Formats: sequence, structure tokens, C-alpha cells
Amino acid sequence: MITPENAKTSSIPEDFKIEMLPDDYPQYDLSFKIIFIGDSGVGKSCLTTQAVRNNFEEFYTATVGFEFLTFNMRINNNVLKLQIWDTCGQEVYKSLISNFYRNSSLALILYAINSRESFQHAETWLNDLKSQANPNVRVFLVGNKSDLENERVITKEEGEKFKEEKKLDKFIETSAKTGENARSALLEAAKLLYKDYLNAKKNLADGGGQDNQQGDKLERKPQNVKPIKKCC
Ligand SMILES: Nc1nc2c(ncn2[C@@H]2O[C@H](COP(=O)(O)OP(=O)(O)O)[C@@H](O)[C@H]2O)c(=O)[nH]1
Ligand SMILES: [Mg+2]
Repeated sequence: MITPENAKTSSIPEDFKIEMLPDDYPQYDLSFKIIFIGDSGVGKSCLTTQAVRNNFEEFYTATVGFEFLTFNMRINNNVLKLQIWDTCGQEVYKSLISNFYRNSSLALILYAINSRESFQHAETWLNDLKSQANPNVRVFLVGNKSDLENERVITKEEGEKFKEEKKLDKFIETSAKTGENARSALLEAAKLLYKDYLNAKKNLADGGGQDNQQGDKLERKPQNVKPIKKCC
């Protein structure tokens, strides 16, 4: 549960006014689906829990299928509802995962910094995502378990290089255990999706499709932004 107390500990992006809201907040303006993908054991379940609830729970059983947590916030004057989907990495569910790719606005591809195999598989996860998701899907590469520095086999430079080569939106290292960057990864995701929404809105207001001097990213259309809606 997000409370005003634990929300204060988050590192808040500077250019937007962000306020955390409780997970049962009854209304929203924009809704986005964010998915965590990557090999089994890299820490997807722990990181989603840490990012949303600010705590670390050891998971002794693998996630079965899919689970989601809700993360609500107000950015400027809009309430965002993020649905944070935790997928399991086992092969048996890969066909089901495809369905979840389709409606997602942003994917975090996780690997563990102490597992070269999980890092090598990041490319497979990316290819799966690209083949089935919205072409404008945003992608973050996340090196988790940054607290295990003495077991590190993947350098930050390798993560950064992969992000550059694949033209991903962000590379970040996190620790679901200590909480390092866990909440801020989610806030960065929210901020980026909100920027996409604002840019798309602006493009529409400007007549749409015009050249944008600030580059390709700003010309993106909103991804699966549900229309402004108040419920209850
Ligand atoms: N040291 C450390 N262990 C972690 C971290 N994140 C997850 N783990 C451990 O890694 C194992 C797998 O985590 P889990 O979240 O279930 O992985 P998933 O299969 O990707 O969902 C568990 O034993 C966790 O306690 C982390 O950031 N640091
Ligand atoms: Mg899991």
C-alpha cells in the first residue's frame, strides 16, 4: 500500500509535480499497462513488489501465470493508473505472455547482474516483445540485483551498450532487495508515458503529423492510452 509516508522516500522526477495516491484511489484520467518480463529468477516479482509497495518479500514459489499490482499517482493535474503486470518467465507460459504484450505501453526487460545467461536472454525477450507488442511500446532495460556487487558478471557498460544498440528508452540498475532505484524505475516509466500522452495531445492540437524538431521520440503517438474516464 502506498502511503504518503513511504511515497516521500521516492526520488521524484523534477520536471513534473508528482503525488502518490493510494492503490484503491477511486478515479483516474489515464491508464497504462506496464509489464515486467525476463527470465525466471531475475527478480520480477520482488521488484514489482518493492517498486509498488516499498518492501522486499522473498518469493519461494515461482509466479504462476500473471499477477498485477496497481500503482496510482497524480502527475500535474492528471491521475494515472498504472497496471503493473508481473509475468512468469517459464517457457510454458510464453504463448500466454504474447497476449499481454499486445496492450502494454511499456515493458521492463529484466536480467540479473550476476547472471550472464539472463542478460543474453534479454535480446530474446526484446524480440518477442517487438514481434507482438504495439510498435511504439516503450522499453526499459533493467539490471536487477545490484546489491550483489561481488557476484557481478554484467558490467554497467554492457547494459548501457545494449540499450544504445537496441535504441531502448532507458537502462537502469535496481535492487529489489535494498530498494535502490526500484520506485524510481516506475516513476521514470510513468513520466515517459505521460510525456508521450502530452506530446500526442499537442500534435493533435497542432493538426497532427507535423515535423517535430525535437526528434523521433516526440512524434510517437500515445500507446494504448485509455480515454479520460472517471469511475465510481
Ligand atoms: N540479492 C537479491 N536477491 C533478489 C533480488 N531480487 C530478487 N531476488 C531474489 O531472487 C529470487 C527470485 O526472485 P523473484 O522475484 O521470485 O524472481 P522472478 O522469477 O523473476 O519473479 C528470490 O530468491 C529473491 O529473493 C535483488 O535485487 N537482490
Ligand atoms: Mg515471479
